[in-house]
Order: sequence, then C-alpha cells, then structure tokens
Amino acid sequence: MALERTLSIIKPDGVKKNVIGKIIALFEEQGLTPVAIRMAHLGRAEAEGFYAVHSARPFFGELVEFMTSGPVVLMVLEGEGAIAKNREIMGATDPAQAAEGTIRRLFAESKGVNTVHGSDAPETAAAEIAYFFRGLEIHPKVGKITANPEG
Ligand code: IDP
Ligand code: MG
Repeated sequence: MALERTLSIIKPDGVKKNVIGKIIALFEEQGLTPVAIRMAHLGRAEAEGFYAVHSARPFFGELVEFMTSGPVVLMVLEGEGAIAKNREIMGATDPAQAAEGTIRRLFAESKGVNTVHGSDAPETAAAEIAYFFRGLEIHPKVGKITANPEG
C-alpha cells in the first residue's frame, strides 16, 4: 500500500458536539496522522467551491447552508492507504448505514448532518488538500528525531 494524504473535515455538528479530540483520536488510533490542522468558518463561496461537484444535486443548498453554519476543522491526514482508510473510519454517508464504531455511527445525526468529510480518490484528495492548504502548512510525519543522533 502507498503512503497517501487525504483531506478530512470535522463538520460544524462535530465541532458543536465538542468531539474534535475524540474524532482525531479515532484517526490516530487507526494509523492516520494529522500533518496539517486549521479551524475555519467557511463562507458561502468557499463552501460552494469545495462542493462544486454536487452543485446540481437537490441537497446542494442545504449542504452549503450546513457547512457555513459554524466553524469546522480542516485537516490533512497521512498514512498507508490514507484515502480508503479515512473513508472506512468515517463510515457510510448515512449514519443509519454506517458500521459500528465508525465516526458517523457514533456522532452523526443524518445523511446531511454527518460530522465528517473525507476525500474519495487520489485526484480529489490532491485537489481538496490544495483548496485549503499551502505546501508549507503541511508537516510530514517525522519517522526519526535527528536533533541528537548520537544520543
Ligand atoms: P460523502 O460525504 O460520504 O462522500 P457525498 O455523496 O459525497 O457523501 O455527499 C457529500 C455530502 O453531501 C454528504 O457528506 C452530506 O453532508 C451531503 N449529502 C449527501 N447526500 C445527501 C442527502 O441525501 N441529503 C442531504 N445531504 C446529503
Ligand atoms: Mg463525497
């Protein structure tokens, strides 16, 4: 499996429920490392641009409304097979269909208000990471501390 990066968002409902730490712990415990983290309150244009691929869907207006309703946590997660692994840890879009122990099963309210976003493919991961983060804001996992190599 390849080392990958993916974009994760803790949506406004996750932030409001005070479960940022629990969600990040689920990622870390299952082998994903946050290599960039920032909170933001998305504006309408930012949310519309991010979800442009869904602009023709009937729920688009509702989705943009929800995503701009409060602050979110934007993260880049790094790890082996990070894109698929993140989707697995998140669970299905509809929390009623999400597997036991997944973030959406644990915290989501509905198919719309579903606590987390995760990129779905290498191309979307690259585009979504670039949408929110500059290269300098991403801090690859350090395998070894080299400040005191003799010690
Ligand atoms: P995903 O987040 O699991 O990848 P997508 O189908 O890509 O699901 O949809 C993007 C987001 O749009 C969902 O996470 C959810 O917030 C919202 N959404 C999807 N389907 C519905 C729906 O049927 N009603 C309301 N909101 C929806
Ligand atoms: Mg999606």
